[in-house]
Amino acid sequence: ELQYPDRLNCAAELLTGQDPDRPVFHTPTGPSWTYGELRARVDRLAHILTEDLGVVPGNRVLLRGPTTPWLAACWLAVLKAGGVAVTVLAQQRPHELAVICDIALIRHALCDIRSVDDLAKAEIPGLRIATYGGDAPDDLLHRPAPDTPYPAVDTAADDVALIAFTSGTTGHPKGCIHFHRDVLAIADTFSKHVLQPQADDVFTGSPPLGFTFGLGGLVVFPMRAGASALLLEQAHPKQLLAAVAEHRVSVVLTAPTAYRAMLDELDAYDISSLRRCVSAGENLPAATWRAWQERTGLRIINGIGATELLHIFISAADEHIRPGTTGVPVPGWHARVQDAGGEPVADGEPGLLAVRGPVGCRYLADPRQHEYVRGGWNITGDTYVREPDGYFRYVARADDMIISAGYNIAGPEVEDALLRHPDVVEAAVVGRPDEARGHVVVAHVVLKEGAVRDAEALRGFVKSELAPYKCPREIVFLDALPRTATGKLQRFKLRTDGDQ
Ligand code: 3SK
Repeated sequence: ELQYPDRLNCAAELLTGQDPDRPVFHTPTGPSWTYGELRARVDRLAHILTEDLGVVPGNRVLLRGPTTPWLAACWLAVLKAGGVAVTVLAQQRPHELAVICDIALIRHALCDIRSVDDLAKAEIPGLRIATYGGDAPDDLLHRPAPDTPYPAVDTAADDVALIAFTSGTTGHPKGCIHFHRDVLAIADTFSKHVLQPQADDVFTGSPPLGFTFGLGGLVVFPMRAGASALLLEQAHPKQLLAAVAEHRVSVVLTAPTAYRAMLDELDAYDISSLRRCVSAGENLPAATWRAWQERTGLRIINGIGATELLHIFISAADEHIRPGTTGVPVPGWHARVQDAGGEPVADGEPGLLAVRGPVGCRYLADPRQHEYVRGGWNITGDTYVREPDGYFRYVARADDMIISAGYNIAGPEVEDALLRHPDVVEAAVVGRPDEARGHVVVAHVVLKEGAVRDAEALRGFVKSELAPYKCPREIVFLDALPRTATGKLQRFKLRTDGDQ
């Protein structure tokens, strides 16, 4: 069990005790920041927040901008000043920003000058926007402020530190409330026990700080370990590989599709500095895991996390990895598979994944709370199988099972088979209503550049890999799959025209 003092300010905790001369953040172009510099800049910002902008403990502060050290510093300053950080994604449009500010009652925003247009356009009543990174005299970074240490606000361990918004894969935003102790708990569970970072590790990755996958992996985990992170504003697969090669990155965090895309580019980069690769955000197909291991010798650490639970709660590393499974509950977490009534199902049988641990789901003013938390368990919305020795194997999102002529077909299993074909880059499988069979399997496929769109050949390939009833009736070729701003597949968009 994790034990934290009753009074705890997680930002102060993350900023205390590290060697001030060690690096904490790097960027591809600018100079690195040391822990000492970060501390001083956070303290200046916290002075400005409280003494100039009028932020008081408990105020919710919207943060918006590309992934930079200044965004991380603003996040730490808000928390150190007792505020509540609401970090949004750069891709979010005025309407979405207005909805978030409305749900979370936000009156203050700190915004990178490059991301301010959409926020200004949202015309949010009463919102005071302060920008950083520009030339104006009232830019946050130019305002006069004391150069003295800022005494952290004496928050309780279970005071709210952040509200993370998720629209899941269906589009209706929900704010997830997380406490100061939760921020440390994700570092003291998944990071400490599975990732096991060292002080000389250099982290990088693609998830933005507005997605808790990125916040944990690029700020909280490295800082808790006294390590450093390379923050990338652009982190497409080639940029990730170039960054790893140039900055001798040792820990990379990204999504399964990025690992797959990086496979095609590997020859051009020296990635020998990598020792840890983390995949989350979506299920990692076994085909991708194997291909990555064959080409790099590295065993990807797969994990399932959720904004509701802040970070990863099932995973495995090193010799404990079993390809094709997500892993086992991270120390401190418990997981089981249950039926719709909340009764555990037998090992080997599919059911709903239920987890509980040091972080729980607390939606802000949203009745869906009662769907997510049932009987003390968090119901993630994923269908899983628990193997007899305790490994958890992903089957599908609970609403992504396809029932065709009485057979239960898990879309991801068919996707995994398609991904074993050398021409397939991405695949998404959904069910389409059918009078005779209830539903039929339809695959949406993105091919490698230049590959021939031969649906019959692909169907033949799947038939050689899986039982024929799982073979897609139809294959639709696309240039890209629809995804959320955090990279999650939006299956509902593939289910138009009557698809399930
Ligand atoms: O939503 C997710 O998939 C996720 C994965 C890892 C860590 C955090 C999150 C929210």
